[in-house]
Amino acid sequence: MSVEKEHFQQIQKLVRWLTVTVVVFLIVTVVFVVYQHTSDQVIEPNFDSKIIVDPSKVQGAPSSELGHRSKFDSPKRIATYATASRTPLEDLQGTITPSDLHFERHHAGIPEIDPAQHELLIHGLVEKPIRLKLSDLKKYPSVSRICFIECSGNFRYGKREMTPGEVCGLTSQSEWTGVLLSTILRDLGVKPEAKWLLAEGADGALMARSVPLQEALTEAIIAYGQNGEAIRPAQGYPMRLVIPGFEGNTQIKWLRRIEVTDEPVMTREETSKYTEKVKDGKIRMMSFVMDARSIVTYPAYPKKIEKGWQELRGIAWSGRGKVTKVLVSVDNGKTWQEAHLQGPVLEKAHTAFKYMWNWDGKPTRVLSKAIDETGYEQPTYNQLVEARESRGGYHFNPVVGWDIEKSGEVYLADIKDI
Ligand SMILES: Nc1nc2c(c(=O)[nH]1)N[C@H]1C(S)=C(S)[C@@H](COP(=O)(O)O)O[C@H]1N2
Ligand SMILES: [Mo]
Repeated sequence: MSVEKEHFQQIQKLVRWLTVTVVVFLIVTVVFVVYQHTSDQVIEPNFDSKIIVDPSKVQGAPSSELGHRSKFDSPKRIATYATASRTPLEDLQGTITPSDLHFERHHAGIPEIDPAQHELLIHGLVEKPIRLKLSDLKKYPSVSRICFIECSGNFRYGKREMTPGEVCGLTSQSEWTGVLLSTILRDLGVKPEAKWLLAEGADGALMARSVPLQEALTEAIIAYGQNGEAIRPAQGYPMRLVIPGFEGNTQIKWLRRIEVTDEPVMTREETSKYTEKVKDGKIRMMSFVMDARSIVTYPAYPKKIEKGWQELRGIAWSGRGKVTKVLVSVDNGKTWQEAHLQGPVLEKAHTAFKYMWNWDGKPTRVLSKAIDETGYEQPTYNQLVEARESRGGYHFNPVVGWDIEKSGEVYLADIKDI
């Protein structure tokens, strides 16, 4: 064999080897890459944390005509009856109730009213009776006012497993927009003998209530707006009466008639209904104003807390004016401390209160008590029972509280031993 031939064969061998090596390398690489892409192995950085989905790296949802809540947040009304639902007070932030969580109370369901077909008649002891459509109402100078509406039957108790909303969720707060009744009545001219008015709804219940004119002329609003939009159907679309501080049933929804009168009409809703027992077998009627009240909404059932600092939170309100003080006890009523009121404190409005508390892990009872600008102090259940000779009913606003167990579980305290 010549030297050249030998040399040539060696080169051939080398080339074969090189080819085989390259092919094997390529196959291994391809298999590795395919494996990397097809296996569900988690690719992690070198430290022991998960890869967090980073929303700043992805295009989000497009804009839309109507907003909605995060799918991770879904507060709901407590709707146990067909004729009432309660606001989940424990799920709210601040003091305004989102309109779709405003409590509902209707005696014959929610009517569907086309504003083009709806009229409000104002007549009786006025110089110029009038029929107003929604569009006519909107021509008057408007006002907006933040206040609560509370049903006078706003108290439930009887078991430990009850949430704040279940105990007293028949109260909600909105910014109401509309026309002061006084503005319209000034325009129509009220006759000197006028002392009362009757408000009537357009629903199947024909809910009607008498209200003293003097009170109605100070603050009552014929409202068409709620929290920046039209009143919701459940709240009285297209118009309702709002009388800040008065019991809910005077605040006639789907308002269709106001009659100015010289005396109360004595409707069913103010004689056989919506009256309450007081001492000596007497019955109290026309108890319009909602008394001061408060409730701790955190910690509350069904939450569980841990030892250490807690921001105790709640709301307090009074139909007589501003809440001036909320007293909080974290030792079963032995001592009381003043909670911080979140300003601005508005008249006849839910007011948020807070109190920083370092829970030592021992079982205890948490209570709150509201005091308003007239000096009225929220009573205990036992005081109410004694004054009313009844264990519940309308205008029942006792101090309520929560028992914190060693485990951190929270339960509604037995009302009878507060
Ligand atoms: N027309 C009419 N108005 C009504 C009622 C009703 O059944 N019909 N219920 C009253 C009662 S008892 C209450 S507590 C409040 C409740 O108001 P809301 O449903 O907007 O919370 O509306 C009042 N106005
Ligand atoms: Mo009510």
